[in-house]
Amino acid sequence: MAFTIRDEFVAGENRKALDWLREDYEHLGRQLRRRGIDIERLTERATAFRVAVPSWGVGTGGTRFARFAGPGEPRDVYEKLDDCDVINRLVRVTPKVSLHIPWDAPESATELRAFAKARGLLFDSMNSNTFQDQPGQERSYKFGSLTHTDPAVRAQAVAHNLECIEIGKALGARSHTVWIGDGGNFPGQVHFRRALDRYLESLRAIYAGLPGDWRLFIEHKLYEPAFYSTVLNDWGTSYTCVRELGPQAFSLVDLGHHAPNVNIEMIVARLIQLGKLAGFHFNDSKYGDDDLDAGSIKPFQLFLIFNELVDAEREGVAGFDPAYMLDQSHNVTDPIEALATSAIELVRAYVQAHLVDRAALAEAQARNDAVVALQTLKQAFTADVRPILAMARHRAGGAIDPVAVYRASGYRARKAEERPAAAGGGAGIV
Ligand code: LRH
Ligand code: MN
Repeated sequence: MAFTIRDEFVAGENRKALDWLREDYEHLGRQLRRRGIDIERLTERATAFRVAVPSWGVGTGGTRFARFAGPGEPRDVYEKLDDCDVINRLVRVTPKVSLHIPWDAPESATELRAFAKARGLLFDSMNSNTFQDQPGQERSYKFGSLTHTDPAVRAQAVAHNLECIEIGKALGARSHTVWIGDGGNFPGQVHFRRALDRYLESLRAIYAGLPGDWRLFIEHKLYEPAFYSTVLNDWGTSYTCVRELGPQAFSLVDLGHHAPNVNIEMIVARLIQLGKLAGFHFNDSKYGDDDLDAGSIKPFQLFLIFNELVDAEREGVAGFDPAYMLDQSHNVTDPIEALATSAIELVRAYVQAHLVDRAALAEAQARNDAVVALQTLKQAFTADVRPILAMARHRAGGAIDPVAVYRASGYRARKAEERPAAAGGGAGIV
């Protein structure tokens, strides 16, 4: 039986921290009560928060230069699920896993679904892959996939996406995410208008294969792997496409897929207002699509994004049902620690956004009082809500201090024994 972190072990470790947590929780409760806020409401929100983890995030990530594999790497989708299970045992907000096909293509979907269920895990959005050529693949995606000039390559890419949906149906998933790297490296290489026409033609074929209760997410990206033009490069083009496709198509926002300094929280507000926000691939970045840990570089931006989401949630905006997923690459850290702490950063931003005094903000906005408007947001962003986050984890059976409990468990060292390293480091994102 593969080693895992048992709930009793987590409870044992929590006992060492419970007294100070209760003390801090009561103190924060008194502070919030003075502002007419019931801390228990916020703790309920923290407990109910959910974000999916990417199966491809539990292995060590890399760049085009190199990938330095860590000890005890998961070698197949089952070991990836074991690691996702551990993340959820620690933070209790990540019971869903987003798979990538063919990296995670199961021999038996029924078996994989049962394996996941036994660990309290479900499957979130499926992800297709027409940005790499697989061994034995008939036609190459070197010059594109869904937008390739050769209809046979487009048909191959459409068929792959329909196959992903079939696997997803067997696993109980309810959405499919399409990201393609199609584009050009030089001026003149790609006809901008015809490429978009081909993209829409291919998406219509995928959309036609979508079960009635599924959603199709399309993911825009400014650049990489194409370095001059990318067919689906921004949210406006994405919105135009999903509106064209129909009511089951939505625009997914990967935070790293925008030029530096783009106002992503405003893009989020737009897509909410237009009823086409699919959800997110949360991560952070300093320059390009760095896939760094959520909230690690621009925590205020993450808070401002959740401020828009909570504003819509509290207003009860029609059809507002965003899917939250992490999409990160862990090149120098333990992926389990990185995904656990990143999930916590999302809950933090979500709870802080619920601390915004929306009546005061609306009044300040109405009288164009920029100072008070910003102060109202900053008051929430600077609130130390750690006792709420830890109490929510503790009450749900998770760890008060996930990284400390994880390290005390010796999980990684045990996995290094159980999972002898596969030869060769190589390069590339996974
Ligand atoms: C593209 C992307 C996409 C995934 C891939 C692993 O940059 O964000 O969401 O398919 O990363
Ligand atoms: Mn992504």
